[in-house]
Amino acid sequence: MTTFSAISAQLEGQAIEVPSWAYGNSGTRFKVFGSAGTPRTVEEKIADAAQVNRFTGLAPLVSLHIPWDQVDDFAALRRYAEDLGIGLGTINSNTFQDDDYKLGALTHTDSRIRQKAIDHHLRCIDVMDQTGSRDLKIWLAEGTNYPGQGDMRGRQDRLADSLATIYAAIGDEQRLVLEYKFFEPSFYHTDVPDWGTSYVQVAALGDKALVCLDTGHHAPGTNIEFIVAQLLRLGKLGSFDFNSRFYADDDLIVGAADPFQLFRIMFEVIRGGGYGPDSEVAFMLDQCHNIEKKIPGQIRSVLNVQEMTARALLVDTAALTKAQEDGDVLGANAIFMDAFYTDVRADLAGWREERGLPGDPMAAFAASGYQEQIEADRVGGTQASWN
Ligand code: AFD
Ligand code: MN
Repeated sequence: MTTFSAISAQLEGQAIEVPSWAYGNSGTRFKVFGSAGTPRTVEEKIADAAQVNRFTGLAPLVSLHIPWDQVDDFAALRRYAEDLGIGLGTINSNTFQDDDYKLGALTHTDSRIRQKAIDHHLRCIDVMDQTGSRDLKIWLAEGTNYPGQGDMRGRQDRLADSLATIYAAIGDEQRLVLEYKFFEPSFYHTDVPDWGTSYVQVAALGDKALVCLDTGHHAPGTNIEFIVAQLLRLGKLGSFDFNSRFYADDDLIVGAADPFQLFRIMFEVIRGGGYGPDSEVAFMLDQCHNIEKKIPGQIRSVLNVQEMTARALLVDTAALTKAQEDGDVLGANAIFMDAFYTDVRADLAGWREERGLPGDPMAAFAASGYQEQIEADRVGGTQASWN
């Protein structure tokens, strides 16, 4: 089996984007729980996000959500983030919280509402021009709750037309990533429910349009790593939204529910050329820590990705390929599992310390006093949430 020292250089430069909304209050549709120290401003969210990168070196970008993170001067916000050692990443649009969009936005039968949703995305592109962001991420909460409610085919046609208008405004160095989700908030059909629909829609747009794969957006039992392999083979895997689930779109800490699945996903990412300095694939968290403290929840998440990446890099691919070609079923599986079963935590701790990072980022953050400080300082104001 490959040794940690043989793969440690490949861990350099791993970057996992953190979402601004993970630092605000969140919860389920039944209750949003507030917690002490929660940011009141976009700047405070960015300050918290910067802690994840400070203790792990894994999170150099924070993703914004518009209008949740709307400010008067995005160029100034970019400088604020850069002064804290991080940058502004993916810009997430939001056509799921305006009353006009109750029956659809980019798919709506009313051209006035479609135009309103398109204009929102054009404003997001303006933000990208100021923040230096590469990706415009579109997740559409569009669909229907009852058979007959909407013309599913007509909605696809209107979606294609709306996306084409948005895509035409994307800059040469920018991309559009279209995220799919199998259900919620619609329950009978969702207009972008699966990777195939996202693929068909982005393939019609052009090279700067790709698929965003949210690991929590699949029916139970879906082989997500197969989708990863397929989209990489098609050259259309734009980004990940990492999280984990037990039942639906739980948005839990990635790897917490099923570390083996995260390992298998990272193996296919590596096998398919989606990992490393030459890869254009964006790795982002999309999680909402609604009962645990937020910053350590994010630190735990990026460490889980790093750990499963290291284990996936340990797979002896030469021996695996030979076993596969020989039809050695148990031998091939054993080679695969050997890497997964390898505990790399001590090796990773040493690797971090060699680079001036704390060997145990969770313990280092807990000892830093940052959490206590923000809980003492952030009194008053309106805590950030999903708005
Ligand atoms: C919700 C959606 C989707 C999206 C995220 C940010 O389910 O995952 O990426 O909000 O807009 O979690
Ligand atoms: Mn997502």
